[in-house]
Amino acid sequence: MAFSLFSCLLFASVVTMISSFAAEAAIKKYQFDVVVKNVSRLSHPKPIVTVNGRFPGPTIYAREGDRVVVNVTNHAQYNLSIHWHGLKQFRNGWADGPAYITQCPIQSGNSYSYDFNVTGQRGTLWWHAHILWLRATVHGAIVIMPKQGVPFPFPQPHGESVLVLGEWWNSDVEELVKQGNALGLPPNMSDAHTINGKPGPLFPCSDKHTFVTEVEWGKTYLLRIVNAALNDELFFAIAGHNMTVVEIDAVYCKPFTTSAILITPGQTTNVLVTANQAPGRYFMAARDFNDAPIPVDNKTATAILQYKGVPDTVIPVLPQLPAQNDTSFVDTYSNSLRSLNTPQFPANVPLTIDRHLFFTVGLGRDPCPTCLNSTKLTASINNVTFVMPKIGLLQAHYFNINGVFKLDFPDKPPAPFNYTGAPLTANLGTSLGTRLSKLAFNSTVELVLQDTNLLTVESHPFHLHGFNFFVVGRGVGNFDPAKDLAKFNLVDPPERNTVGVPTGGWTAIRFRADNPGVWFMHCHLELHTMWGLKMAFVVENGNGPDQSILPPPNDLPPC
Ligand SMILES: *[C@@H]1O[C@H](CO)[C@@H](O)[C@H](O)[C@H]1NC(C)=O
Ligand SMILES: *[C@@H]1O[C@H](CO)[C@@H](O)[C@H](O)[C@H]1NC(C)=O
Ligand SMILES: *[C@@H]1O[C@H](CO)[C@@H](O)[C@H](O)[C@H]1NC(C)=O
Ligand SMILES: *[C@@H]1O[C@H](CO)[C@@H](O)[C@H](O)[C@H]1NC(C)=O
Ligand SMILES: *[C@@H]1O[C@H](CO)[C@@H](O)[C@H](O)[C@H]1NC(C)=O
Ligand SMILES: *[C@@H]1O[C@H](CO)[C@@H](O)[C@H](O)[C@H]1NC(C)=O
Ligand SMILES: *[C@@H]1O[C@H](CO)[C@@H](O)[C@H](O)[C@H]1NC(C)=O
Ligand SMILES: *[C@@H]1O[C@H](CO)[C@@H](O)[C@H](O)[C@H]1NC(C)=O
Ligand SMILES: *[C@@H]1O[C@H](CO)[C@@H](O)[C@H](O)[C@H]1NC(C)=O
Ligand SMILES: *[C@@H]1O[C@H](CO)[C@@H](O)[C@H](O)[C@H]1NC(C)=O
Ligand SMILES: *[C@@H]1O[C@H](CO)[C@@H](O)[C@H](O)[C@H]1NC(C)=O
Ligand SMILES: *[C@@H]1O[C@H](CO)[C@@H](O)[C@H](O)[C@H]1NC(C)=O
Ligand SMILES: [Cu+2]
Repeated sequence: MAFSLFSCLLFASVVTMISSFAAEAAIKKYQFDVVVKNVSRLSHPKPIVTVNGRFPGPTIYAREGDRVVVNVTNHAQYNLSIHWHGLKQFRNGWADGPAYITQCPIQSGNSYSYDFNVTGQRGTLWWHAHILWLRATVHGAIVIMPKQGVPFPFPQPHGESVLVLGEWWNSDVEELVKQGNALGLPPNMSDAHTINGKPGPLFPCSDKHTFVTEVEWGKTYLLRIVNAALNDELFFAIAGHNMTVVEIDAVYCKPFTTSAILITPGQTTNVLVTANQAPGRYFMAARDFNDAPIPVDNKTATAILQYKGVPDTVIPVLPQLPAQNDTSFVDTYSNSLRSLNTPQFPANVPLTIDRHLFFTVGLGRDPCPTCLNSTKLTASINNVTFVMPKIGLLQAHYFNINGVFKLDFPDKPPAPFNYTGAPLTANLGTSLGTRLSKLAFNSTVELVLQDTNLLTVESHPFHLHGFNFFVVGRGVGNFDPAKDLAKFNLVDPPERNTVGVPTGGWTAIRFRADNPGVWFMHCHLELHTMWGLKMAFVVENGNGPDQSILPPPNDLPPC
């Protein structure tokens, strides 16, 4: 009892916006101490894994062109690694971070310095643990300012604020996962959604656990929104205020105004908001989008946009979020996203394609004698459920270590079927393997990601490491080249690193494989990643040292 009383008395955080960014040196150094800390949210204090004792963790500030060195020291009981989500890591997979893909995890008591350049990117990205479900609490934002003297391609905002959307569990997340896996079922849903680590007053005992950001009437602000939730695509809106979307996944886009945004796990979105309404307190709210025939998480996280001078006693109003299954909102929103595509920020969409890939992505069921009903839920790409290796794939590739993976990932499903037709529950079962797909250096790739209804249709937010890609098309049902190719946007499609494959539909992406290395691609719903909805590309070296993987750093963690 004493604990919950204590948690209710914790102070509210009122954050003033950062309105200037000092000129700094070209090397940005950070120390990340991974430590376990007791944090209270909905109830009693609970030990969670954090960086520097903070939840969410510290924001990394850099400028385009900077070198960033983050020394991660692991004081926690879990081995872990950290991924710099969306940073392209040219020739530098050693700093990418996914455990057993580009490195072995940093063992308890050890350190590893992630050393990378921020080249040709500016905007908001984020970092997170990339092993088990630890990213639930080990994550934070990355803010990349344009080069000194280079303005934004939109009016300079008066100030800015980072909003990290997340999920909170009252129980230990790793225990939950073990429990779920033993049964072959999904672990329990989260107990709260959060904005900057705080659930907001719609949750019990959380009125003080509310993030508040202050604005001045008549001024325009940049909100840098990150979806760090594990398993939920989210709608986000601000009561009484429209937002102008100006950037997604650290790429500028053609500005457009909307009453709500959709943001999937892994994605980032920058919006401009003008404080031009009656001075007051307005809720900012985030809630799950899910149009699949599965249980929907309907919890709403809130934070407060507060006009300067308005007392804390004013009761805020809630925004009108789209209905949780509002597919047509999502279609309209997705179709509004366009690359800025100016001479300064061109959209270099590959127009001729060297390699056509067609990947079915979805859920299934595999035998599991010890599980409930003797089956467990699983997931696969082209019917391959990815099996994690015991050492890093990048090392295995770089040092030619045999027997770790095969390079025979299929370019298309083993047998075509009616992908989004009636569920084929009689025909479940997947093939298991650590199978990778080889791409020639600098080849152009078109990849169609096709959702399946083997078990159930569902939206899968796919993330590709090492590259941005262009989202040239999306649609419902089965991809049909005869009618869908002609509708591709090859002029100004959105460029990003994570894209939602529509429920019972498909998404087509294009990219140029000009970054040699081993690059993970996976659904960013941690539940599905865990079940095997993942694979990796091996991009070969080009001719010459400037087109080859860099040598590994000396402190690369051993297995
Ligand atoms: C967290 O709090 C518990 C009591 O709830 C206590 O036993 C434990 O030592 C604390 N752990 C840390 C890391 O402070
Ligand atoms: C990283 O931090 C640890 C712990 O503070 C320290 O021992 C180590 O020397 C640091 N490594 C580098 C490269 O700075
Ligand atoms: C951490 O990694 C080491 C080396 O692989 C292993 O012996 C140890 O069991 C791991 N710790 C945990 C908690 O998994
Ligand atoms: C970062 O850029 C510097 C300067 O161009 C270069 O010396 C260094 O090798 C680069 N590091 C990586 C990891 O690419
Ligand atoms: C998950 O939820 C079930 C049902 O509410 C509960 O019995 C179980 O203890 C929960 N698991 C954990 C690890 O909290
Ligand atoms: C938001 O945009 C809609 C559609 O453009 C418009 O009808 C509405 O008045 C705007 N609301 C505010 C508060 O600006
Ligand atoms: C949210 O879901 C719970 C449990 O399924 C249900 O009781 C509640 O009415 C739902 N709330 C809303 C607003 O739909
Ligand atoms: C969306 O959900 C509402 C309320 O749960 C339901 O009445 C409606 O039929 C659903 N719409 C679709 C298209 O599934
Ligand atoms: C177990 O089997 C029963 C009866 O066929 C079915 O209703 C239930 O959904 C199954 N549960 C799981 C987790 O597969
Ligand atoms: C695929 O399944 C859907 C829904 O069951 C059906 O409408 C469609 O005709 C099927 N397509 C083919 C080619 O069989
Ligand atoms: C997937 O592979 C398994 C095992 O080889 C096989 O039984 C199943 O029919 C395949 N399913 C599909 C949809 O190709
Ligand atoms: C990759 O191919 C493009 C188009 O042919 C070419 O312009 C570019 O120079 C190539 N890049 C490298 C590093 O070879
Ligand atoms: Cu998924």
